[in-house]
Amino acid sequence: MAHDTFETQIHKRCTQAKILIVDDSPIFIAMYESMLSELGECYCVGSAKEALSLLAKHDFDVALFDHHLPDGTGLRLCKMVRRVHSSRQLPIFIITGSSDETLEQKCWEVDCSDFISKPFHAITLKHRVLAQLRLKFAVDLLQETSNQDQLTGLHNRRAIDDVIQRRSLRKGHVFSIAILDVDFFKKFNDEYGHQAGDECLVKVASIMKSCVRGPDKLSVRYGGEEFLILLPDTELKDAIAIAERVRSEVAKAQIPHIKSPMGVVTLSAGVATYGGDCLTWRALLKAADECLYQAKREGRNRLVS
Ligand code: GH3
Ligand code: MG
Ligand code: MG
Ligand code: MG
Repeated sequence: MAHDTFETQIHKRCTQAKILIVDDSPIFIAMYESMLSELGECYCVGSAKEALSLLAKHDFDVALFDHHLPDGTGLRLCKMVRRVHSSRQLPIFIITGSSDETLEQKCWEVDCSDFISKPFHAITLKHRVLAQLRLKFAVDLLQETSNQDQLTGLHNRRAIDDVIQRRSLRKGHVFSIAILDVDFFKKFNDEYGHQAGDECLVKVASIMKSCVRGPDKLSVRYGGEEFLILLPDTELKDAIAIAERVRSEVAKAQIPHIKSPMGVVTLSAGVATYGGDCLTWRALLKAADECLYQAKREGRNRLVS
């Protein structure tokens, strides 16, 4: 599978950006829309209040605030957005007819991304917005790829830290994990070659993706042929059902493996849940790992919890 280069992906995103325009003048709105039409879709509103309500509903890629608004200023709006959304991720432009240096100074102080005084040329606005979009999308892409396993497209170990930080294990929390490991994979590589081995891992990962759904449930390539499924808010019995489904679907896929007693590629799985003796992340991992090794000892292609 050929992947788009970074540059191509950034370029593509720069034609599909979600742009927020906040200005009380319909004439200016129409002008900005036509200047920026090549960069994506414009959402236009005439007041700070409407802007805040749209910002709560959508993830924008860039925002343009006129300074003089009927219910406040672009400066104040920028300050509020930076506070609420806390991140530097959204590029914010403040546009004004004033050439007051003090105002410009204040706009930089509230962390606007760019400041433009009217009048300006159409290409000036377009290229300055484009520069901010390129930067934002480059950061987005780096963030996405740094949490992703390159071979399978699953999450990698780095992504686990994000989940653990967001969903720290606490008393009363329900949190389960499953570790799944391909059986006799060394023999698979020896028999069919490393490239076939890679393809096998991609298939297993795609089965896993189809079995593990939901925004917080995370499928991770944990090591070479070892996978981890993070299951927040999932009781042990539901975690077992999910991992068992992955195990049985992989067996059903009938990927030939003549050096395995099963004749096809299979997985062994260990499942553990937070609570009892497992009160830390390490203890939880260790418990699931011990279950996995029991599954291996008992003959593989099975799940132990
Ligand atoms: P068990 O049933 O006990 O799990 O045996 P196993 O052979 O699967 O386990 P072992 O840990 O002995 O070997 C794992 C093999 O997985 C060895 C390594 O070459 C292979 N492997 C690890 N990462 C990759 C990869 O990215 N691609 C391929 N093709 N092979 C990999
Ligand atoms: Mg105005
Ligand atoms: Mg293995
Ligand atoms: Mg292994």
